[in-house]
Amino acid sequence: SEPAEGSGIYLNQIGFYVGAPKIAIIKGAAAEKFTVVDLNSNKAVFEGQLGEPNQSSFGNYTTRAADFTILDRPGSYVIQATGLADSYPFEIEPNVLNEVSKASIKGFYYQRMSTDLPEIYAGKWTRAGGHPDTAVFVHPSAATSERPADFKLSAPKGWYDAGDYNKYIVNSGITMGTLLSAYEDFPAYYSKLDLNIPESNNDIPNLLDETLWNLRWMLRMQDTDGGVYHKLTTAKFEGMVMPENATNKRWVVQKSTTATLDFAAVTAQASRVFANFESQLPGLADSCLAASKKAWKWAQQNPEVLYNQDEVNKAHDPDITTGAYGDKSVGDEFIWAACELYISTGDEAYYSAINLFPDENLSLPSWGNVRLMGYYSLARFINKLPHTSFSEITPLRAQLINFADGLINGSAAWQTVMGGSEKDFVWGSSAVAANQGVALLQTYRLTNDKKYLEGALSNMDYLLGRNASGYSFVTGHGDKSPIHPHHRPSVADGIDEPVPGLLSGGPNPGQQDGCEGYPSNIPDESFVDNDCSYASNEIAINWNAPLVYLLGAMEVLYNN
Ligand code: 9MR
Repeated sequence: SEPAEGSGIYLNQIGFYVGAPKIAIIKGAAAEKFTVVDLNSNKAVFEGQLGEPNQSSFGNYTTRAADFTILDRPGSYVIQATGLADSYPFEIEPNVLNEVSKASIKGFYYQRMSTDLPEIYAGKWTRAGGHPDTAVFVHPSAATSERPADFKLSAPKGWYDAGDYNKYIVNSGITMGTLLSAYEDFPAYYSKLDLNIPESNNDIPNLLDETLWNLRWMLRMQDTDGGVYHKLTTAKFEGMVMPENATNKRWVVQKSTTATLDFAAVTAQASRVFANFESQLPGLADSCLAASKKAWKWAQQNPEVLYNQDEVNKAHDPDITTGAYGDKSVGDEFIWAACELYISTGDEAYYSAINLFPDENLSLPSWGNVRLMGYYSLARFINKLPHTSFSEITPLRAQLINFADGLINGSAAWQTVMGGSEKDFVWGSSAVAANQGVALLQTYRLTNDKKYLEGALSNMDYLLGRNASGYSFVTGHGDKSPIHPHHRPSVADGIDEPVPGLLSGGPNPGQQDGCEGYPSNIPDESFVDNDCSYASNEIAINWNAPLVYLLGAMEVLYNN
């Protein structure tokens, strides 16, 4: 039965690791105690005292925590509390998040462009391919004498960005950086993972196989002068149809410094990752590094070419009205690209080309802010970098710790790092939760201090259901997860369940879609599972990527 309104038991709907914190949050408790019932024996195996009430930061209610951390016996359970419906069932077991970890990567397979998804890999979400992108038009904003407006560019593959059918270099950049970092941080885990994708049986980790699908596309987006087109897109968003029926003309648009530097960062990182697979992928690492250097050079010569869609549309036809990713500051992209090139080449020139450590507060990675991406990589390789710069890099450790400490006091009512501030609930708030988790994990790797690991786990629990909306935000995973994401294939495929393993954007009081049915505009409750809600219930690759990182990290770090 559904809990009464304003009450209920909220928890990670999948489950908990042995030896890890286990908390449910209870709203509207009528008694002081809660019990955990084993679903096999139907017996109460644990009785606990609820914690002190905590006021919600946003809504007019208090919650109490049910802490059952000491229950470590593997099994299937529910939580009961007087006057409330039982919680969703959950597991306690080692590797409890491995299936959803795999699904979060498989989500990228379902986003593949220019290919059929056969049933053996895609199950009931099998579909025909679309968007071959082998003869893409050069938009007048991008035309050069070498590639005039009637030039046809071949730039196939890549992932659909989100619920729409376009591909955007800026957003691909942070996505690829995050996935490649997951591999660099946890190579043993990813080397074993089988995703049941067409490349499953090759000698490359499946996560990297998946990133290759997008890397091949990205490499085609570099113009002959080294600059990189901002995006490959239709002029307007397509209708809510399957890929094969979305056949409007596609364009590459103006080059931008941000896209070019994001490209430089990704290809530099890819060059060192794929150098380990030279025999399987001969020449790829070299091509990536050459492309990266060329992009870097272009950006140095063109340091401030922003993508301003309004300006593009004033000057050229047709008007382009799809996602802009119109980042106005290039400083962070320069830092990220310089860091990756420095690490991959060992060449001090990249280190000293710009001020890598400006006196500005750190901020959480997002598509428009990638400075920390560079620092994560520096931290990862801190013991392998050329000696001369060591003393400058070392203070970075203190800065990262300081940044993580600033995150860790989150929401008292939900006992999560996520939700400490109203500012967490932006468009794509689920990725804020996931990226906070990544930042805490990077800090955990530097310090070995468990509070950072546990902070990351609290956000994992947030994403899987311990939150004010009551949803697990990963499609197909958890008892109450989005059924109607703003995702064209999920809407158009005629299958009840949405494509699985995709992270819904999450609560966003901005409600820019004007969609009806939002239950509230309270920041952490402003979510509606309706496909009209692109501002709260779309999916996107840059949101899935930190989810992948977080889930993989949990699997590694809680199973040792
Ligand atoms: O994730 C983007 C978010 O930060 C912006 O506020 C929003 C509006 O510009 O756009 C989001 O990105 C969308 C992109 O522009 C087009 N594809 C779907 C993306 C997710 O909604």
